[in-house]
Amino acid sequence: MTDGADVVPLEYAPDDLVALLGPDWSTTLTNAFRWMTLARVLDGRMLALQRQGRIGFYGPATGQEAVSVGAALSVGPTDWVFPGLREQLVALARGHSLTTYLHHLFADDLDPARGRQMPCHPSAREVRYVSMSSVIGTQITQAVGLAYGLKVRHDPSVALAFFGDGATSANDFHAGANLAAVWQAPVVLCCTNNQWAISVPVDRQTASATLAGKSVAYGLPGERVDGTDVVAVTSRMRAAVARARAGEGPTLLEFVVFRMTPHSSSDDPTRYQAPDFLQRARQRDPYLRLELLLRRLDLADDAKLAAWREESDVAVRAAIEVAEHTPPPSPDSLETDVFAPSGGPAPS
Ligand SMILES: Cc1ncc(C[n+]2csc(CCOP(=O)(O)OP(=O)(O)O)c2C)c(N)n1
Ligand SMILES: [Mg+2]
Repeated sequence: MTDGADVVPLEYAPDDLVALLGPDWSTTLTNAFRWMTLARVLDGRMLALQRQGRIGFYGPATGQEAVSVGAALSVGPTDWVFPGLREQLVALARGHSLTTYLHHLFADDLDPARGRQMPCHPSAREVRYVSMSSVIGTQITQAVGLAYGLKVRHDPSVALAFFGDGATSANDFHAGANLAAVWQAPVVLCCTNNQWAISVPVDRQTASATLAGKSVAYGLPGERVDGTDVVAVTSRMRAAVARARAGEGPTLLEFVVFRMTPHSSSDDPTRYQAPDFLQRARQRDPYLRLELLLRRLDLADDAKLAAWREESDVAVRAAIEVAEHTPPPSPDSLETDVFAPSGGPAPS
């Protein structure tokens, strides 16, 4: 918890919040905070488990949680999510089981991917959270293709594609943004600019003043959003989703955030990052900014914050306990889910 000394506060009054988030704004913000608490607890525990050799790999999302939770609070149950490395909170906040996610991280017999996917690359069919490829940018063209299919079928669902600043240098970003606009596909291109592609800073990635500005060349609306402000994220995400659903085409949203952790459990940023980056990041920590807002609006106090923290600690501990005691996939499962039975039903 913060004493608030250095954190840049979110300056919203109740009237602003009604206008930006609707009449349920207090429930929305409280839910957002509880999900962000879960994400913080998860990141801390999973990085520790990886260091202890209990899970293989982890990609933390500390500093980026407002983007994921804002997205989860902006879509409906039939919408599709094509994530990058750090959007697991979107799946969890849309109803994916925490225990199933832990089964995936432990790559055990109840992992939906049965240990065949890289850890921290979950898929969650029931919430339309599509398995991610580690190959940067591929999810962008997949999301656009699926969105075009939705349009052809007159299905009112939309797709969200998440990718990083580094992914805007990949060919798939060009192909995806270009065809999204040409086809007027119902997709929101969500670029989480955490200012780093592993060790490469964003100013060595592009000469563009902003990543949102790239939308001009492709002919779609683009907007730069403070990704550490959950209110801004949610309201801009909802507007872009509504545009897509209304048949008004794609939007590129650039969410500016700070990557507050190593790139992954395999990285050491002290070798390339100046220490003042983390100092600046802490001032715009999305979790602490929301905590301050909730306190100011009398939606949270020390006791509530401690209870929410405890609720997440208990849930994460219980899920680890179950997953760690589940056996690895049996050798018999080697071909399960790999081949469609000939003449069998098509996957839904
Ligand atoms: C096509 C491709 N090139 C390089 C890599 C190695 N790689 C893995 S993550 C990463 C950086 C991605 O940065 P960004 O898109 O900004 O996402 P972030 O990790 O910051 O969320 C790179 C270069 C890869 N996985 N795929
Ligand atoms: Mg990045």
